[in-house]
Amino acid sequence: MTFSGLGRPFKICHMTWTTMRITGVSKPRWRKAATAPGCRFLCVTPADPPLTGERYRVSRLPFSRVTAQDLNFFQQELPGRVVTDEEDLKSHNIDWLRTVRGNSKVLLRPQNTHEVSEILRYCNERNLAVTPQGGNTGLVGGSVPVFDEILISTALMDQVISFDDVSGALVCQAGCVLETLNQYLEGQGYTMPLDLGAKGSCHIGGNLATNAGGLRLLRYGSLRGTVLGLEAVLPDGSILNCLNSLRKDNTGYDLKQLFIGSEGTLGVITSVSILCPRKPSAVNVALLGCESFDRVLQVFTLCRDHLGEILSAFEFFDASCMKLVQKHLHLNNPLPANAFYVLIETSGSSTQHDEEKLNDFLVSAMDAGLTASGTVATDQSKIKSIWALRERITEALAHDGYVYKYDLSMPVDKLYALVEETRARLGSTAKTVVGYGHLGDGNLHLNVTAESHTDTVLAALEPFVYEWTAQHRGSISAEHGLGFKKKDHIYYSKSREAVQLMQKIKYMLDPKGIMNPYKTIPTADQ
Ligand code: FAD
Ligand code: 2HG
Ligand code: ZN
Repeated sequence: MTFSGLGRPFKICHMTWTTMRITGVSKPRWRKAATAPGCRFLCVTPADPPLTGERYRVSRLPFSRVTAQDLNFFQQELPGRVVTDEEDLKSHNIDWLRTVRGNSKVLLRPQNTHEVSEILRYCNERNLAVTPQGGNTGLVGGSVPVFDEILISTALMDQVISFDDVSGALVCQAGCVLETLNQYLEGQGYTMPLDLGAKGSCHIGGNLATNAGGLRLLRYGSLRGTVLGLEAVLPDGSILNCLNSLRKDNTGYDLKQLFIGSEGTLGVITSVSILCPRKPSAVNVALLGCESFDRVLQVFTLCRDHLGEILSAFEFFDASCMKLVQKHLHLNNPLPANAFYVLIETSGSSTQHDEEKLNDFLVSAMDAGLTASGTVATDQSKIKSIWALRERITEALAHDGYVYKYDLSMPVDKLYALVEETRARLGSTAKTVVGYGHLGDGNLHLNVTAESHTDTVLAALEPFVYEWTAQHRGSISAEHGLGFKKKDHIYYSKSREAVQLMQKIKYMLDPKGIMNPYKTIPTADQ
């Protein structure tokens, strides 16, 4: 039949392909909650989660409590930018997933590095614990306080400092929203080297603090490679300026790497320097249906052979994910029902060249019987609506119930076996068990939904999922970090010696432990 998804019609033998229907789905943006003014995020459940300290039976460490005198100091330093109203604080005390809840009484909104430095110097002297917060889209409970830690928001630190349109080096404050940065760069023919479903809310500082992976990692690599420099304020208020824009700099230890992925436990990242690639002029997206995970793997191998340097994303999701985005977000599946879906993106500089390569790949995939149906998009709105099917799975899951979330990396051929075993193990205890993720990076997102949080479901999942992952030499956190929820499981992926060294580094930089306590690494005496 004739296939018209690409610019020039071409012949595809044997297979029935459906053409894309445009649904005009926009990128996810978190709705304001009707009941919580100031909340920027999706709030689907009216009931607040229990306090973290109670649900997880954690004891508060002996930090000082905020006094009227402390508030006076903060008001003097940040006039009009000290939030103490309980209703305004609510959305900052609860995580995006609505699974953890702290009880902070104050949120500070500094505008520059000097102010962050003054806040931390004071808090350190007073032994007041703090939690840095960017867009509060983190998925491991790292971005909200566990008890009454002071919140330091980067929301007002949202200025671009410089952009070099020859080298592509962008220098900006930590509170710039990822999507806003991308729009800024696109106007100059560049793009951000990372992209994720939370782009409309997450901050670049939060992205560095979590070493976020996302949808472009296959192409542009980890943030650890694209970040050129950063500035951070240490717990004692001193400012560490590593804000280079150099591609090459082998002078001593690479200190910025300590802060990338440190989840707010070593200091507050205040500015970032990042190397941005040119915006690709030709982008194509294909959505293919596959009847088994084995076929998905074969498509991946074939895809790398055919598309090589222009391949920019290879994502997969199962039929249960598709059902969730259809049910909860009313997205349209342009294909007949399949067991698995593969989203392939190519990005390059020549439309004709890229389309030819994609055509060749698709014909080979179909000739080999690897895919039963598919659709291709080259124009922006179709590309967006195909991407929405993959990007908005997290949002659809949040509508389905309480979400148990696992973010694992392991050899790709093992990825889906864990989903199947988990499904069989949980039976009807779970509402839905889904598997999806960045297959090109060996990263599985295993998610389980249930009516509510119960110890029974949790006991069926943990330590089973972590043991399974460790047995296959995987990582129990591929890209979301450890935060509050996963920190005690670090030993499944790191040796005792490695954790001890982390604890020493933490103690050296933050002897009082005021920076984001109860998060990321177990405390030294555990
Ligand atoms: P927050 O959630 O506010 O904070 C995250 C952690 O970083 C916390 O520990 C916080 O204390 C610390 N922190 C924040 N800012 C600073 C700072 N300036 N200095 C020091 N510490 C700081 N993650 C991925 O890796 N890949 C994905 O594809 C992906 N997709 C997502 C899709 C959705 C729909 C959602 C809701 C989340 C997704 N995430 C993903 C998780 C999350 O968006 C990322 O971890 C993101 O990088 C967090 O940024 P943020 O600004 O929201 O940080
Ligand atoms: C994604 O890849 C994010 O969409 C979120 O990392 C994954 O919700 C998840 O489990
Ligand atoms: Zn992911």
